[in-house]
Amino acid sequence: MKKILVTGSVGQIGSELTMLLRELYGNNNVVAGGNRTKPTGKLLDSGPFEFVDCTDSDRISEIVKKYKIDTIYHLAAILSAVAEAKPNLAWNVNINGLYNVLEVARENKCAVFTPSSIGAFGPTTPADNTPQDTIQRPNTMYGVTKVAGELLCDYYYKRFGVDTRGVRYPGIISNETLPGGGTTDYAVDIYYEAIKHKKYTCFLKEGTFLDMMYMPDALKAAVDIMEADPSKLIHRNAFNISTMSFDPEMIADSIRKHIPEFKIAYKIDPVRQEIADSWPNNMDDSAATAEWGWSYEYDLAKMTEDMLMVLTKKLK
Ligand code: AKB
Repeated sequence: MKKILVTGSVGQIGSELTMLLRELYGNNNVVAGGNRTKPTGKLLDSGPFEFVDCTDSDRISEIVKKYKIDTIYHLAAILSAVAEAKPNLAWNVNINGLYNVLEVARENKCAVFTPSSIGAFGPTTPADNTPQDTIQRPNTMYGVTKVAGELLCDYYYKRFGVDTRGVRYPGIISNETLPGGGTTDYAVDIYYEAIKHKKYTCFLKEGTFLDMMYMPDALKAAVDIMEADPSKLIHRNAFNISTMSFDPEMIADSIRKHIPEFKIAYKIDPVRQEIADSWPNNMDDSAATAEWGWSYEYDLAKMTEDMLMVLTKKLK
């Protein structure tokens, strides 16, 4: 049985991935690692929790040794909008943090999953059907750290044999833990506001198409790629994965099928708009399908139905 450490376990993806990994591999085999915030509820009660700051390599090493960890899901990261506001912090967490994790993994023979992002692409990347291998010249600090992270993970695999694997996540939509500081966060907020106030003011403009994904598919990707047969992997890190692409009008329309009076208005945030404009509209994920059988379940209509059902119960 795997022995897993999840960094960033209190975040949007980490809080749900940790629970899924505990279901699959056993509660006591999955250590939830968090930096400052101690989790509450089932995340805390269902298995071990340890404070792990990824910028502190000694601490990562201590926890890996203490629990005999063989697999690290490294999710601790600064997202795109915060990275533009605090580039220094983004570099430290996204680059130095990843470097520390890779070094500890090398010393302790751990496999590493690290997500990259659509943010690893930039304005000169083909925006439609973005190929797996293409131009990557992002113009954001987030993008710089994501491209460097992809390369660093590939390097650790080739040079030291560390079993590094990863995917390029699109915007992730979920209903457990709110995302913090991303450009795609509007696609989460819109559901909360639709239920609470039947209206939403969007910070990206109409016609801004981005790849998005519902959390269950994002979690399945993280598990499936780490379980994939390594002999079939031509790529290792940063597989494009894609399930749906929409603009704010399309998600508003899908909400109106359930809440007909729902209204969307626009107040553009120039920083996040510029970031979104530099990202692909939709990625080609055929390499992920061919090399490790990537498949998904949720399209926009199915996700909206589920989001509204879950949040209506949660918010009442
Ligand atoms: C963000 O918006 O920063 C993230 C991402 C797409 O990587 N959700």
